Amino acid sequence: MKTAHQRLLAWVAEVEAMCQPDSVEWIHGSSIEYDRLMQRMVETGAATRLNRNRRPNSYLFRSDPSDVARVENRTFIACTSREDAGPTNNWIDPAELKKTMTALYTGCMKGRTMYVIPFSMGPIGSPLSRIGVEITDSPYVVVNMQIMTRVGERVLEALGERGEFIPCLHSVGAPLADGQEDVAWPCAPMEQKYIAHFPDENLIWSYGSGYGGNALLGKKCLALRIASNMARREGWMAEHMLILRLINPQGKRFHLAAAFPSACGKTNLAMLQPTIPGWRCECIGDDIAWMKIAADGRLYAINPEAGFFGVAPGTSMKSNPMAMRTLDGNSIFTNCALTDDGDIWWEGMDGPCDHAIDWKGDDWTPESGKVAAHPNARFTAPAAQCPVICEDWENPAGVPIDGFIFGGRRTQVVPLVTEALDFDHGVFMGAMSASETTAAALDVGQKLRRDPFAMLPFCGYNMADYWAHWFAMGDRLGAKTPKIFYVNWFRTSRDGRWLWPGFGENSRVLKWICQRIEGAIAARQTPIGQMPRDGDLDLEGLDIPAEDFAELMEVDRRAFNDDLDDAEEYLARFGDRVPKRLRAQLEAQRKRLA
Ligand code: TSX
Ligand code: MN
Repeated sequence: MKTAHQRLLAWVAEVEAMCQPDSVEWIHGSSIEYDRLMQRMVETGAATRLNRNRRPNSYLFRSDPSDVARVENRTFIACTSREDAGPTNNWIDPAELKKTMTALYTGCMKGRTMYVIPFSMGPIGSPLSRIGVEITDSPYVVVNMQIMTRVGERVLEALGERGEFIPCLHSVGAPLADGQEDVAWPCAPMEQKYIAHFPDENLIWSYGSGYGGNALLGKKCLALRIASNMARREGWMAEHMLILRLINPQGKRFHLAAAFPSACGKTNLAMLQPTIPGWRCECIGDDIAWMKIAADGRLYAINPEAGFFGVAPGTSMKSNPMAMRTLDGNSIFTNCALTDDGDIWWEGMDGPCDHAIDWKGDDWTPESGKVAAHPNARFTAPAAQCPVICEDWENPAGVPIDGFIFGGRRTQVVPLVTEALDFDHGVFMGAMSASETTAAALDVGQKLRRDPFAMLPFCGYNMADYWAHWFAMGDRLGAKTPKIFYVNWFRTSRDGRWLWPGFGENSRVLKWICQRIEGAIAARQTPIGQMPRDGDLDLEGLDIPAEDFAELMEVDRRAFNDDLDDAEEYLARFGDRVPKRLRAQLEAQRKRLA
C-alpha cells in the first residue's frame, strides 16, 4: 500500500499479529473494488442483489436475528476516572478492558480477510474534518463505510506521513477453523460484544457485532463519542443534529441544526418539503453536525458523514419522498423484506405487499402475524443522491448556523413551538429534552425519558461536563450565539387526535423560526419562553379548528411545574457537577411559572 505513515503501518502490523487474519486488504475506494466485494458477498450468500431494473446496484443483507441494533448495555467509555464517564455511560477500567478484549481479539480473524479502511469524517481537507482508519473483518462494514464516509487512497494522501488519525478496530468475533464454513452474518454472543471507547487516547475497539452503529465506527463511535471528547478539549462541538438550509421567498438563507431523540422523524425533517409557497428546504445532513467558531465569530457546521443510514420502516413517499428517491439505486438495505420481483419492502412503505421473504429469510404474507421488515431495518444511501441535497453540503468551511432546534415526542403539556429567552435558557431546553415512553403502564400516566440534546447514548464523557461545555461555547460566541427553539410535532387532543399535521406542514413552524431569527416579528412572552402571537404562525390553507390550535399552543402551568419536578430529580443524578447556570435556569423557570 502506498503509505509511508509509520504509526499507521505499525498499528496495522500489530493488529494483524493479534487477530491473525488469512490475508490483509487495503481499501482503495474505487467502484470496481466495491463491486468486487459485493459480488463476493452475493456468491457466499451474505448478500442478495436486488432487481437491476427496479433498484440498480442495490443489495439486501439479513443480519443474525440477535444482531439487529446498537447494544447500549455493551457500550463502554474506558477513561481513567469513573466520574469522567458520568452516570449515563457504562464506565470500565481501560487496562482491564484492554486485557479482556485482547484475549477476544487474539486469533479472532482466523479464516477471514482483514480490511484496512482509511476514511475521512467530513470533506477531505476541511479544517473541520478528522481522519480515521477502521480495521475490520466484515466486508459488509467495508461497503457501508464506502457509502457513509469518504474512503481510500485520497484519504491516505491527505493523511500524509505524520497526520493524525483515529484507530478504529472492529471484528465480528467469529474466527473460522480450518475448513469451517462461514454463515451469512457472523457475530459473537451478547456477553462477548464490546463497543469500547478510549477517549484519553482517541481509540475505538469494537468486538462481536456486525450491525450499524456497533460496527460502522466512523458514525456514533468516532463522530459522536470520541469527537465529543475531542471537541470539548479543542473548543468545538460534535452534536447529534441534522443540518438544513431554508430559503425564504426573497432568497434569504437560514441554516438550522436540530437535535431530536429517536422516533421523532429527524431524517424526515432533514429532507423536508415545505408546503408554504416560495419557501425551499435543502438537506446538509440528517444525523451529525460538527461545529466550530470561525474567524468571523460565528458557528459553522459540517456534516461529517457522506451517506444516510436511516431507519427504513415508516419511510414512504408520504413521510419522506426525498429519502425514497435517494434510495432509487446504489443503496444497501439491511433486514428489509424481499418482494417477489426482487425489490425491498417494509412496513409503512407506500402500497401493500401480498407476499415476501421476511427479514429472517422466511416466507411472509400479511396474514403471517409478524412484521416483514425488522423495526430497526436500515437503508444505506449516498447523500449526494438526495434530490434536495444542498449545493454547499460538502463546503469545507461548513455553513453558518442561525438557529438550534430541540424537541421531543410529547402528546401532552409541551406546545408546538417555543423560543428560548436567551442562550442559557436554550441550553436548559436542550438539557431537558424528553420523549414520552411508549410502554408506560396505563395507570401511572406518561413516563418521561430524558434525552439531553439527543446525546444520551452518544456523549462520550460526563453529561454534566457536556452542559458546561455548551455554556462555555455560548460565552465564546457572545452576541453571535444561534437562537434556540423547542418544538413538539406530537401533541394530541383529549380525544386522541393529532393536533398538528406535521411533516411538510412543519415548514410553517420553521418559517416563524426564521422570522424570529431575522428579527422580522415580535413574540409573546410566556413563562416557558417566547411564542407566536395570535396570527403570527402561517396557517394559510390549513383547516385547524380554533379550539385545536389553542390546545396546541396551550401552556398549562401546573403540568409544566410537574415536569420541572421530574427535571429536578433528573439533574440530581449528576450531583454537584451540574453547572450552576443550569440549576439557575430551573429556578428561574419555576419563578416564572409560579
Ligand atoms: O417524522 C415525522 N414528523 C416530522 C416530519 C418532518 N413524523 C413521523 C414520526 C415517526 C418517525 C410525524 N408523525 C410527524 C412529523 O412532524 N407528525 C406525526 C404525527 C402525525 C401522524 C399522521 C398525521 C398527522 C400527524 N396525519 C395523517 O396521518 C393524515
Ligand atoms: Mn442518530
